[in-house]
Amino acid sequence: MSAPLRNYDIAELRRLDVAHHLPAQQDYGLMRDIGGSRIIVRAEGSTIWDGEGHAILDGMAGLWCVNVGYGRERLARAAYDQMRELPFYNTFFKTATPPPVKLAAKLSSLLGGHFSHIFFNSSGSEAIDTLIRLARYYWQAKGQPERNVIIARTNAYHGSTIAGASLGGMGSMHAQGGPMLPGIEHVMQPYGFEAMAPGEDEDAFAARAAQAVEDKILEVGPERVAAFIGEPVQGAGGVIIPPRGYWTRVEAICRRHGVLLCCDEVICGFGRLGAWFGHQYYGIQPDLVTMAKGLSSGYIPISAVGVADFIVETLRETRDDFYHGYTYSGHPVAAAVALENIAIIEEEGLVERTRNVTGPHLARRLAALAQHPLVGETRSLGLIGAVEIVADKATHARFGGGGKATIVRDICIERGLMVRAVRDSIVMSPPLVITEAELDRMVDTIAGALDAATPVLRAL
Ligand code: PXG
Repeated sequence: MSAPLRNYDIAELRRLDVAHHLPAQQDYGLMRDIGGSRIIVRAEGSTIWDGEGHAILDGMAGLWCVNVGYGRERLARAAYDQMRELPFYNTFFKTATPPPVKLAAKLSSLLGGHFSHIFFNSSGSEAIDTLIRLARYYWQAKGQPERNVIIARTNAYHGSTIAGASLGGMGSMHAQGGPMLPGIEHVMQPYGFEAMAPGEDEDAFAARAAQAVEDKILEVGPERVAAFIGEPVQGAGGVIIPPRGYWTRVEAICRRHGVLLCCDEVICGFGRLGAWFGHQYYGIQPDLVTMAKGLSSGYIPISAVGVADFIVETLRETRDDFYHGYTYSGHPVAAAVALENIAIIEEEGLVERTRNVTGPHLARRLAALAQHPLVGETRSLGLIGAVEIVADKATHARFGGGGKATIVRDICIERGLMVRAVRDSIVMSPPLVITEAELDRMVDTIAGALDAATPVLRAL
């Protein structure tokens, strides 16, 4: 353990949690009824501990973010040193501080291609707001202000601000607190397991899903479409790994119609797919990319937008301010931690390890799990994966109308494994430092939870 253990009064914390705290994305009636949140008190490597002393293998890396694992003294030191030297200064007044300047250069070299420039924010949602404003302002600056429609996909997750929720394709989010932002359109997600037609092969499905993007561009009118955005692999939408050829087709479509191609790398970035960025894995060249989460491994909030050189050139030519930025854009402490985090990923070869060792190991173990009677499909890429739960392997029929993966997830948590339930699938995204033995335990626990849930699910 790198930090001394503290004693918490967990019962009191849970009481205060119900009395005063509104945690993210919860049913607050339920939280009151169950007596508050599970309090997580410490973590090390790929394991978290709750206040009752239960050790839980973190198959979600926090929230798809703790790529270098928990307990990294170096990251604490980087924050401490920077706070002592200069805890804050802004980037608004023709001023900057050393860490964000160095981090921008580092990210630019990792991104390669035409990404010489980086804009900083604190969260993935803020990065998405920046991306929307940049894409629209770019076209305005080019004298085409009517090019302001952005196309995204069903079940995409692009954050929780009004812009992020609007751009995302989550019906449950759109249903609350509207109206959503205008000028956003959604097309089908490339969700093969659910959407592939009988007899349709992977190539035909890739062509159909990409064609949906082109159809929408033509329907809206190419002269009105500013950008298309997608997560290289959809995360919160259920770990949707697109069929081979999808992304290169989408790239060609965007080029054909002069539409900016944007990748939301908030989950896929920093090694998750076994490449530094998801778009590099798929061999495409986006014009704008967002990143967060693995940028600091979640140790401190920071996000970034990579901006293509031709966009920066256009902004430069306007000779006007881009009236956008946050107090914490380029926060020196956050940037110092991100730099150290990237150094750890590089020194420990975590991207290569994910590509060559742990990713293939997870894929092999999940492939074996696909034999389970309740499993319709397993899929993974690098260290992100999903298990589709079905009532009938042949027809892919779901249990009791769908959305029953929470039953399996709860058994996993009871048995010491943290995973997420998305509709009818169990999804996972462990720290990139996870060992092969821990991956075995993760898959074995899911298998055991599926067995244990079988009578409950069959009774639905
Ligand atoms: N884009 C993507 C692809 C994300 O996954 C965001 C943007 C927004 O990032 P911030 O930092 O504003 O949260 C995300 C965040 C879930 C879940 O239920 C996923 C996210 C956040 C919260 C919950 O899996 N992803």
